[in-house]
Amino acid sequence: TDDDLARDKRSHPVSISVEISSPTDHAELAAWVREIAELTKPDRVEWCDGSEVEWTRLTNLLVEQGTFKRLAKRINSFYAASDPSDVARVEDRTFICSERREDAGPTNNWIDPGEMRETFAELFDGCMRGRTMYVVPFCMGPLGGNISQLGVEITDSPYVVVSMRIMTRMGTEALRLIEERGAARQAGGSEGRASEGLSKRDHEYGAARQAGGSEGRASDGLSKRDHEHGAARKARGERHSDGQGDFVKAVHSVGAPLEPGQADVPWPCNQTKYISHFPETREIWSYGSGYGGNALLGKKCYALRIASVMARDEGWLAEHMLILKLTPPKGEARYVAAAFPSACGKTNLAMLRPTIPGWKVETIGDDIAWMRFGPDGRLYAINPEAGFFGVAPGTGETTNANAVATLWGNSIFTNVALTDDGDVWWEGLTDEPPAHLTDWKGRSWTPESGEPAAHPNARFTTPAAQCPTIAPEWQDPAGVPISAILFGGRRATAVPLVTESLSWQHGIFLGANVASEKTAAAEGRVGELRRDPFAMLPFCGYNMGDYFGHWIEIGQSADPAKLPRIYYVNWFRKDASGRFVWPGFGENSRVLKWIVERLNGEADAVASPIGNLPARLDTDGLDLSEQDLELLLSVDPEVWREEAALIPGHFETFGDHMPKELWDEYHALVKRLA
Ligand code: GTP
Ligand code: SPV
Ligand code: MN
Repeated sequence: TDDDLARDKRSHPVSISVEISSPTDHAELAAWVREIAELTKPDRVEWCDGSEVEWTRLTNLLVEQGTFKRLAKRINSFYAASDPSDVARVEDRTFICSERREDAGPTNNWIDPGEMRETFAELFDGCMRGRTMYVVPFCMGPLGGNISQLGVEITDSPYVVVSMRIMTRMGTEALRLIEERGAARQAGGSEGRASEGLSKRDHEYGAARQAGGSEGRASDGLSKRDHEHGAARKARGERHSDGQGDFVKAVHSVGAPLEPGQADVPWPCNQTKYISHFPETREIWSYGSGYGGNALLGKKCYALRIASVMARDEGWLAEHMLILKLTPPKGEARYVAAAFPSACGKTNLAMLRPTIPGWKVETIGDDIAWMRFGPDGRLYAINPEAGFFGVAPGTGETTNANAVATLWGNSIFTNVALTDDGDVWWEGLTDEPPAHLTDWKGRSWTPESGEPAAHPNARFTTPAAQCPTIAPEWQDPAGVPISAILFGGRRATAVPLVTESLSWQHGIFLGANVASEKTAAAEGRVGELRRDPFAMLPFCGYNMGDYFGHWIEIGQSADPAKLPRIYYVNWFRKDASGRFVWPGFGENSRVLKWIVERLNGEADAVASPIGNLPARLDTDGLDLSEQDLELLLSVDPEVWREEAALIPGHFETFGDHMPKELWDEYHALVKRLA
C-alpha cells in the first residue's frame, strides 16, 4: 500500500548506487537507463538480449520464485496465476497526460503531466529495491521495416520480460536499430529520420491537408486541428534533433520493493496503479500491475495509445484491428482488417477455419494493425506484434482449433486452470471439464464447484509464427493492402449480421457509433452496453473527436477507389430466449464471402436505412430457420429510430472536436429512417 511504501522509504533514505555497464553507444539511451536506475534503486540492472539462453535463465528463475509452474504436457510452456486483484486492464487507472486536458478528450482520464511526473518521482523512488531492473529494447513490426517503430521497456518483472520476448521483436537486434537511428540522426540531422520513417505518401498527405486547410474549410473546425497537428509535428521534430525520438521510453514497475531478506510473492503488484501516457514526449509509465495490457507496454500503451498520436501527426492509422487474408476458390486473395472491442472475437476471426468449401483464411495479426498509404495509393497494414495475447475461455477445437494448435509449446498461460497431470484447461477448451483441476486461485476444483475454473479473462501468450494458418507474408515489412475494414461489437439486439457502408464517410460514422456489451477484458460490469468507437475507447491516445476527424481526413486525402470498403458486423444477435441466433466462429466465413463478392461486384445487396444488407447470404448446409435469417438480415425502423435517438448524446460529448461530416451522416440517417 501507499502507507507501506512511504514507511519503506523513510527507513531507507539511502541512494543505492548501482553498477551500470551499458552495452550501447546510444548516449541518450544509456543516460536514461542510468536515470531510471538511480530513481528506482534496483539491486541489479540487466540488459536483455532476447536470446534463448536468457529465456531459459529467466523462465527457470520464474519457476524458482513460484511465479511459473512448468507444464509437463507442453514443451517449454508455463502456467502463472496472478494476484486475484490483478487480472485485467484497469481503465479507471489509465491516464493520458497531455499538456492540455482537451487533447486527452472526454473519453480519457487526464492528469496534468507535471503533476503526474511529481507523483511518479515519489512512487518510483526506490520502487525496484531488492529486484532486478531489466532493460528490454524492442521493435513493433518487422525488424527494419518502414512502418515499424522502436521502443525500450524498463521493467522489474521477469514475467514481463519473457512475455515481451513472445509479443515483440525483443533484444539485441532492436537495440542495434535504435543505435543505427541514433547514428543516422547524428550524421544527417533530423532529416535522416524523417525520410526514413515517412513515406512519400505521407508528404503528399501533409501537403493535401495544408491545401485543404487554406481552401476555406476554416469554418468547420478542421483548420484548428491542422494547426495543432503542425505544432505537434514541430515538437516532434525538435525532439528528434536531440535523440529523444529514436525510441519510445516505457517504464514499468510492479511497485513491490523488497526489504533485505524479505521473501517475494509469486505475483508482486500494488493496490495503487497508474498506467500513464505522455503523448507529447512519447513516454509510458506504468506502476502497480503485472497484467498484460497494463504491463507489456509495447502492446496497448505503445502500439495504440502512443502510436495513435504518432499516426495523427504523421498521417497514418494505429488501430485495434485484426488482419486476415482471405482467398476465394477462384480469384485473388484479399486482405481484411477488423475492429471489435476487447473479447469480442478478433483472435477468433483472424484464425477462422471457413466452413464453406474452397475458401481459405490465413492470419496476419489478431489485435493491432498499423496502416499507411503505399506508393500505389492503397492502404497497407502490418501487425506490429510477434505473438498473440489471447482470451483463453471459449477457445477450443470447435471454436478456434487454430489457436489451440498454436499453443503446443513455448507459451505462457495466465489465470487458467491446471490439470492434475501438468497441463492447462479452461472453460470451452473441451466440452467436458476434467474430473479434477486446480483453479486459477489455486484451489481444488471439480465440476460441482459452481465457479469457473479459469478466470474469464485468462490469457495465453504464444508466438504468432506457431499459428498453423499464419500467412507467409505476415512479416512483410511493407505490409498487406487492405480491401475491407470491418467494425463490430456484441449486440444482442437491433444490429444486423452484416451491413455495408454507403461511403468512406458513412463507414466512419458506423465506426464512431460502435457500441458493445462489456466483457471481462477490463475491470467493470460485464454485459452493460457502452459506446466503444472504432473499438478504441480504451486505447485512443488523444481526443476521440479529433481521431474521427483524422479518419475523415485520411479518406479525403486518398483516391476513393483505392480506399478499403467499410462494413459493420454482429455475430452476437440473440433471440427472445437469449440464444445466439448466428452460429458464429467458422460460419463467419459466409459473411466474409459476401463481402469479398461485393468487392468483386459479384453479389447483390438491398438498401436499408442503415446501409446495404445482403440480398442473399450463402447459408447452404446451415441449420438456420427462415425466422432466424430474417432476424439476422433485417432492420426494424422503429428500433433504429430509437438507436438513432441515442447518437446526438454520444456525439455531443465531443463538442466542437466532433467533425461536421459525422453530424451530416447522422442527419442523413434520420432522414432515411423517417
Ligand atoms: P481481445 O484479445 O481482448 O482484444 O479479444 P478478441 O477481440 O481477440 O476476442 P476473442 O477472439 O478472443 O473472443 C473473445 C470471446 O468471444 C471468446 O470467448 C470467444 O469464444 C467468443 N467469440 C469469438 N467469436 C465468436 C462468434 O463468432 N460467436 C460467438 N457467439 N462468440 C464468439
Ligand atoms: C484487450 O483487452 O483488448 C486485449 C488484452 O487484447 S490487453 O493486452 O490486456 O489489452
Ligand atoms: Mn485487444
